[in-house]
Amino acid sequence: MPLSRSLSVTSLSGLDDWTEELDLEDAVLFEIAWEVANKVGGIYTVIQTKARLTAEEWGENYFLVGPYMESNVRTQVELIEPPSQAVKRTIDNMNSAGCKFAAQCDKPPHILAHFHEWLAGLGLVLCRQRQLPVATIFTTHATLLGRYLCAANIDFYNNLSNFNVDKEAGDRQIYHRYCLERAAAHCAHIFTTVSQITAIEAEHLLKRKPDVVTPNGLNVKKFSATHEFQNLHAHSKARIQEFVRGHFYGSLDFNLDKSVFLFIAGRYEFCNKGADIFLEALARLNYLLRVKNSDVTVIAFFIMPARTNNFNVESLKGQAVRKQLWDTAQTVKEKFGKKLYESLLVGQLPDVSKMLDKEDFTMMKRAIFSTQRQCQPPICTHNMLDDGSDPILNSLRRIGLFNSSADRVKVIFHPEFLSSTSPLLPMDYEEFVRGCHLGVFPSYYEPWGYTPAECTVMGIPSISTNLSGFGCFMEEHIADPSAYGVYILDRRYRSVDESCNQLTSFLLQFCQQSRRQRIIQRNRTERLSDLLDWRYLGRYYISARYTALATAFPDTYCYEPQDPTSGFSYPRPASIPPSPAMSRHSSPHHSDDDDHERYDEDLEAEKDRLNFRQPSSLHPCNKNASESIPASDGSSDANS
Ligand code: G6P
Ligand code: 1S3
Repeated sequence: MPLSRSLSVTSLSGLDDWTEELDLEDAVLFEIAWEVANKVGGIYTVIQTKARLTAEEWGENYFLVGPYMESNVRTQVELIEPPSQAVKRTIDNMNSAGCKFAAQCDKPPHILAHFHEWLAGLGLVLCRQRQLPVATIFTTHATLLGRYLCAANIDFYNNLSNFNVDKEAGDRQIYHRYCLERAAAHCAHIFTTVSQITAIEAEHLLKRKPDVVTPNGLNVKKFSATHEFQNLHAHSKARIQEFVRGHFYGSLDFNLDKSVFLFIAGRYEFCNKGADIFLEALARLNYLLRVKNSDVTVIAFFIMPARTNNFNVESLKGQAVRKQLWDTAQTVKEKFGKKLYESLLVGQLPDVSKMLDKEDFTMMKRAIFSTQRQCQPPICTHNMLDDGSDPILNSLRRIGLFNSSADRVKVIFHPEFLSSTSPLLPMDYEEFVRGCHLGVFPSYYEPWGYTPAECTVMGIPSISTNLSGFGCFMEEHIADPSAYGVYILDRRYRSVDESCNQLTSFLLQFCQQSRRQRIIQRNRTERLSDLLDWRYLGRYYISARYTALATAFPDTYCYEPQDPTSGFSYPRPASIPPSPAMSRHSSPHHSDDDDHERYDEDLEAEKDRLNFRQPSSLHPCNKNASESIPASDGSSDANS
C-alpha cells in the first residue's frame, strides 16, 4: 500500500515553520549503530532522543538495529511481532537459513540504511560490495584518527592537511579500524557528520567531504509555567547543598548561599575534554578570589568515570554525619514543639530557658562532637585504583587545590556517572545539572558535545569552545552567545596559556554575578532551547535521507538538496546583558518576586525583537508527486 508521510515542524518560538512531504511508497528505513539501546556515549543520546521524530515520519517502516545485549533488551526493548509482511518474510527467511538470505519479496521496498560510526560501517561496505539495492548513509560522530591524535596532545587543527594518515593510523595500531571507517565514508551514497569542524577534519583524515552536516538535537521539555525550570534549579540545588554539607562537615566555614556550583562531566579523556585547562583555570580563579577577599566559594565537580573500587569511607562518613545532625535537630525540634504546644494550650507563654533539658543538650553536644575531623574534606569520593597516576588527582597535587579552609575554590571528583540510587549523591544526571550554576566543557576534541547542549535546554549556562561542534554552531547562529549564558572559549587561535586566562576570566565574571543576574541569565539560556530541539534540527537528517534515496533510486525519487539553514540568526538580547556592574541586588526592596517580574519583561521585550531569517525550505519531490511542497505559510521562502 502506498504510504504518504508528512512531517510538520512547527511552533518553535521564533524559528521558522517547516512542512515536508515525500511519498515513501513502501520505503523502509534502517538505522544501525552499536549504541542502539546500548548506552556507551553520545551516539546513544542521538539515537534515543531522535527516535520519536523519526518514528513520526516513517511510522512502522522505521527500524533501529543494534547489538543484542540481554540486560539492555530486558530494560529498554519491548518485544513485538514484526509489523509488516515484508519484514516478517525476511526475518523468517533469515532464521531458517542462518542469516544468509537477503529480502525476497514480489515487490521489494526501497531500503534506506543509515549506519552510524565505524563499528556499524562494515554493513555498509558489504551492502555496496554485494551491490544490494540499498540507499546508504554513513554518519561519523568523530574520526578515529582525530580522537587519537588529539589525545596525544598534537597541534591538531593547525596540521590537519599535513598528516600522513596511513602512517599515523599504523603508528597507533588502529589501521584496520581506520580503513573500515574510511571505506564506509567512501562507499556511502551520502556521508554526514555532526558539525562543520568535524566535516573539515573528515575531509582531511578520511579524504571525503561530508555531503550534509547533521547537528545533534535533543528532546526539549517545555514547561507550561514559565518559572518551572527556575524552581527545578532551586530544588536540585538544595539537594546538592545537602551533599556539600556532608562532604565538608567540620569545615563548613563558607556560606553555602554564596557558593557557586560548577561542573564538568563526560568521558574521561583528560585533554580532549579540557579537564586539564579547567583545573589550571580553577587554580588561577582560586588565587584571584583570595586576593580579592571574595566571599564567594566555588565548588567544582568533576564527573568523569575512572577505575575505582567503590566509595571511600571518608565520603560516606560525611553523609552519615550530616544525617545524624539532621536527625538530632529533628528530635530536639519535636520535643521543643511539643512543650511549646502544651504551654500554649494552657494559655501561657513558654519559658524558653526550660524548653530543653540536660538530655537534649547532651545529645546535641554528642552530635557536634561527631563533626570533629582531623583531615581536610576529601577531593575524591571514591577509592581510585590508579590514584598515583590519575591525571586529575596529579594536577590537583601540582596546583595545590586540597579543599583547605583558605581555598575559595573547592574540588570534588566523582569518578563514576551519577545515579539516583547512589548512597552518596542520590541524583540522576539531569537533576544534578539543573542544580548547578555553570557547566564547564573546555574541550579540545569535541565533534559535537552534548553536555553544553543539555545545559542549555535546562536553562543552565555553560562554557564550550570554538573547537566543539556545539560551540561553533552557537557562535554561527547567535549574535551574542555569552549574553545568553553560552560562553565560547577560544581554543583555536590562542595558546593554551591564553585559553586558560580567558577561561579564568569567564569563571571570575560568572562568580561576580549577583543572584538576580544569574536568574536572568538562566532565563535567556533556556530561551535558546528550541534551537536545539530535534523538531528543528531533525531537518538535516531528513535532508540527508531524501538525498540518499534520490541518489540510489533516481527513477523513483527526485530531490534537490538545499542548505536547510541558509542562515538564520538569533539576535542579541533586547535588554542590557547582565554584568556585575548592572546589579541592583543591593536594593533593600529586592526580592525574588522582583526577579520573576523582571524575567517576564526581559522575555517579552525580546520576543518582540526576534527577527529570524528563515532557512529556505526543503523541496523534496517525488516523481509521483505533482508539485513541490511550499513552506507552511504558503510561501517558499518567507520571513517571519
Ligand atoms: C530560582 C528560584 C529562585 C532562587 C534562585 C536561586 O530562580 O526560582 O527562587 O532564588 O533560583 O538562584 P541561584 O543562582 O542563586 O542558585
Ligand atoms: C561522540 O561521542 P564522544 O563524547 O566520544 O559523539 C557524540 C554524538 O554525536 C558527540 O556529541 C561527541 O562530541 C563525540 O565525542
